[in-house]
Amino acid sequence: MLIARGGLRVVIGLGKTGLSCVRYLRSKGYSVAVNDTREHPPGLAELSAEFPEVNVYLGGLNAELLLSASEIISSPGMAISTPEIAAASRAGVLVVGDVELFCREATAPIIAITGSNAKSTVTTLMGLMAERDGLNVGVCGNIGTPVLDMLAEGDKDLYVMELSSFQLETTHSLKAAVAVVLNISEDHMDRYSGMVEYHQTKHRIFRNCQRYVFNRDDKLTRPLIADSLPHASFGLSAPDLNDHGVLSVDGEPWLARGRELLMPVAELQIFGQHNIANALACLALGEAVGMSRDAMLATLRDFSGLKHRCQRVALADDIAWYNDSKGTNVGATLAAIHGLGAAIAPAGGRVVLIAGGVGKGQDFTPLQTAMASFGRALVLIGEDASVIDAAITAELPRQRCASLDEAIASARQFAQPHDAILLSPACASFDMFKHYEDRGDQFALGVQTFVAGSNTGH
Ligand code: UMA
Ligand code: ADP
Repeated sequence: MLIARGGLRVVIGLGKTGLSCVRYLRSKGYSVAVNDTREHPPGLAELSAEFPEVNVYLGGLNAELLLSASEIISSPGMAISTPEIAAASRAGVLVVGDVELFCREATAPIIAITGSNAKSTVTTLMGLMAERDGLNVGVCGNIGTPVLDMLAEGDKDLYVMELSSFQLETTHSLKAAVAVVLNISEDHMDRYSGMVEYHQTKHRIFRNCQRYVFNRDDKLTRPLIADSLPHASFGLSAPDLNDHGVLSVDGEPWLARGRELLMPVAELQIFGQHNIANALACLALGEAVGMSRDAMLATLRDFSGLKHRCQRVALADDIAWYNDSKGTNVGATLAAIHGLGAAIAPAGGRVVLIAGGVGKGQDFTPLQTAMASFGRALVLIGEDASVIDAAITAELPRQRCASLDEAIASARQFAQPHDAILLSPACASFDMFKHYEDRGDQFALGVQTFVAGSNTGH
């Protein structure tokens, strides 16, 4: 029988993370209660079946319950600045997250990865590299598998952990073997007071790390910690001796470490300058934990990218259609426009951009220059269509559409041979879709139906 110990643990949120926390805490014998602001949180049926003894409080945060806790474990979707949580914290209740519980117990080295963009791409690549190198690796965190569910799988040689700023807010005991902030651009401005708070939250990843990697093309990624701590950089310029970068050999770019040539960029299947940076980040992280160079390079040669990230979903009438539904902020959409735009420009192609959704308080004006350089036309959808419309002042044909299908038809009308039609919304999806995967899947399906209809003359 499990013995309750150490007072009540209150888990806030009954999604994936909340459920994993209850499972973990009950397995350790703690008494647990759950609080969710929703009336019907997704994990309710599972919780009731697995843990009928756990009390659940729904439909709002229960200030009294939170104050009675010896520790609150808050899910990433709930900001710790929420008044009831902040009040409990002020009253001395420790507020942590699932990653904190994980870090108190896990013993294998951790590669800790954050950034505004590229987290999932780099995390996936690191996991594949580790597997190829023969390691028993646990890939977890914001990428999908809650860290405590991974811990329950048993011993690992290495963890590759994707961490969001939300998760870092409630993490205190991380001691990464190597930590990286891949890049920083505006995101989640509806949760933070501004870029300073967002930046500080991201940089929590470096606390007590044994080594760090930074992006020398993005000053905001460099931690304010002692230079004596082992570190290395990645970037698109020629690298210093212990760093990774790009060297040109007879006009052909190569991935390189110092003066050592590693692999021609042309052997990567993922395209765009941002993906070269991602590959270099992986090489630097892998080196920091002693991974074999051969395993890393072989993985880079094989990897064709993740779904919903600049993924080509159709080619018809010399026009390519790309699903970049995971482009949920301006930084990601800029990378996609530049990557695609530069690839099709030599043949005279330009980008027809489909963007819009929930803007999260972002400044969209950086899209202006990219669209002036590479854009053919702009098609706008969703709640913040008018905000983006106003921010992009370039003389471009444009259309606002009420549905994704309408946007697909409109984009095709603007496109010319050699162009790319790119869904890269720079926004969250929940005004029109369940999540970004749903938006991307609906786009891919809509495009296929549209293209098939055009081919049969309908
Ligand atoms: N919510 C409430 N009331 C509550 C608790 C949550 O309304 O009491 C809402 C949140 O505002 C959010 C939703 O419920 O809209 C889900 O929140 P959650 O904390 O329960 O999320 P989980 O299902 O546990 O999933 C979380 C991450 N989600 C978030 O951070 C919002 C998942 O990242 C992650 O894969 C999972 O833990 C495992 O670690 C998703 C994500 O969107 C992919 N992350 C953000 C991003 O990448 O930009 C940070
Ligand atoms: P994250 O997990 O941080 O959201 P993903 O790897 O899922 O990152 O990619 C999210 C979006 O960011 C995609 O639209 C992708 O094309 C874009 N992206 C990938 N790498 C970079 C990068 N280095 N800089 C900017 N955008 C990027």
